[in-house]
Amino acid sequence: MECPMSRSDAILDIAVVGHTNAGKTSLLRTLLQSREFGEVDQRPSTTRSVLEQGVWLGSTQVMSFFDTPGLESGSDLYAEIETYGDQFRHDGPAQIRRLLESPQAETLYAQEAKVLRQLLQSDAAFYVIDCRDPVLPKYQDELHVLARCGKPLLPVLNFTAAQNNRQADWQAALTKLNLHVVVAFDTVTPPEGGEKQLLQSLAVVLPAAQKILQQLIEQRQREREERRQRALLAIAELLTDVAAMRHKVPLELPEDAVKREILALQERVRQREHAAVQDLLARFAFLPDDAVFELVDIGSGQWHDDLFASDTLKVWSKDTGFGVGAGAAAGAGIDLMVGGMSLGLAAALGAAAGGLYQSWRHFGEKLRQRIQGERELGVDAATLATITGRQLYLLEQLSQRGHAATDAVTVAQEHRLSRDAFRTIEEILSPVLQDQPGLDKNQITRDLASYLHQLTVTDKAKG
Ligand SMILES: Nc1nc2c(ncn2[C@@H]2O[C@H](COP(=O)(O)OP(=O)(O)OP(=O)(O)O)[C@@H](O)[C@H]2O)c(=O)[nH]1
Ligand SMILES: [Mg+2]
Repeated sequence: MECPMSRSDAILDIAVVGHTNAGKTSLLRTLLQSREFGEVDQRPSTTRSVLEQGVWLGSTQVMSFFDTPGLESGSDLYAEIETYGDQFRHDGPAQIRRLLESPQAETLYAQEAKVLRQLLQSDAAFYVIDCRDPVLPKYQDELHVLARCGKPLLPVLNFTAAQNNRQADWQAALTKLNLHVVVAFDTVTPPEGGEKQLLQSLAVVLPAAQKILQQLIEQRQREREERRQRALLAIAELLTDVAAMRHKVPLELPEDAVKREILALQERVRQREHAAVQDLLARFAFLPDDAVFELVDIGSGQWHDDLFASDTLKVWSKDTGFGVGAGAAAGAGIDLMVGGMSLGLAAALGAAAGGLYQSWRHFGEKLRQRIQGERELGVDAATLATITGRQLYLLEQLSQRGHAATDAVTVAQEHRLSRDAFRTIEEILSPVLQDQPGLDKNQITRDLASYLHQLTVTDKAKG
């Protein structure tokens, strides 16, 4: 087996070049799926030196990306290189080498020299463009200088998600430079299949690398599918765990004590959901603070993102038809269950008129014997629907998100669960909800994951 750290000529060296602030480091963060690669900042000249990062096919390194400093003096550089024209009339790379040997390469053009040196050593380059900018002469000069390195250049139009971008102007300008293969790739919100298109376009300008690039595309696709399946399984595990969260409450326990048990159960659910969010972020290589829940107006000028804050459950579960009433009391989202039957929160708090015994009588003597004086607190349908909606929404957002994004994903108050979808989820979870003896929790989790897969694939097709 090849040593993972060994470097061979078979490794493709791809430089990422362009004007300062065009999003070169951002492009690499997204391609490498690394939130922490290099330094990204809105100020110019953030990247000061060349930074390499390898790409692997299994245990073999097949590619290296080189992030480079931004070009700033394109027009001066162009004018300087033009003076070498007589000496090296039809030899662009010789002109560039001449510049690199000159004293200015250490002074006036120190940043640019790092880029040109790297490009001369590379097999090809992505030329990143902030296509919100007009096609200014300084950019055209910059491109003419880069083209003289004699390496294939693939222009990458960044900031394509911005309104009023100048994609068409850039396409036209690039054509004049004989750059006909161009890719639109917004690094923060990359288009679906964007990475594949980028690598395929690289294969067009660099045919020798076609096989490796195709293998890389396939590996990335496999990784994406596996990650999605595992993430859905983790969500299903979360739901199964939450459905199984029970707390037995002796019949004689006073109301205050029951309230405390409810708060404790809510806290366990909250922590489990938080752990699941962290797990999902980590699976997609995002950072712990990269997701926040949208704040919900809980009245009196207060906003909250808490799962059990009044209105959170209502907003999130409204389409399932299991929402709770507005302004629900502390304890919302929790239910009292006896023998798998729900008595509701009011019963859990013992606040129902006539007390709990009324409810017991309602269920009859047989049931009363079965539960032998015990009641159980568990999560209610609204809680399960809310958690499911929030997780699926986050999964969808993270799957589409570029690692160049610097702000957090807001898990917005929308979800895709219809009443029917939630019914199916509840049905799959029913042995857990009813605490059936001998249930196979792992099988239920797998069944649920497979249903969630079906559900999200259908949703995607609809959307
Ligand atoms: N909204 C949005 N912001 C972006 C995008 N690409 C880059 N940015 C932002 O633009 C700024 C510059 O991005 P960088 O990746 O640091 O740009 P660079 O080309 O590496 O810059 P230098 O290293 O200074 O040459 C940062 O604030 C990024 O967050 C994009 O596609 N969309
Ligand atoms: Mg940079």
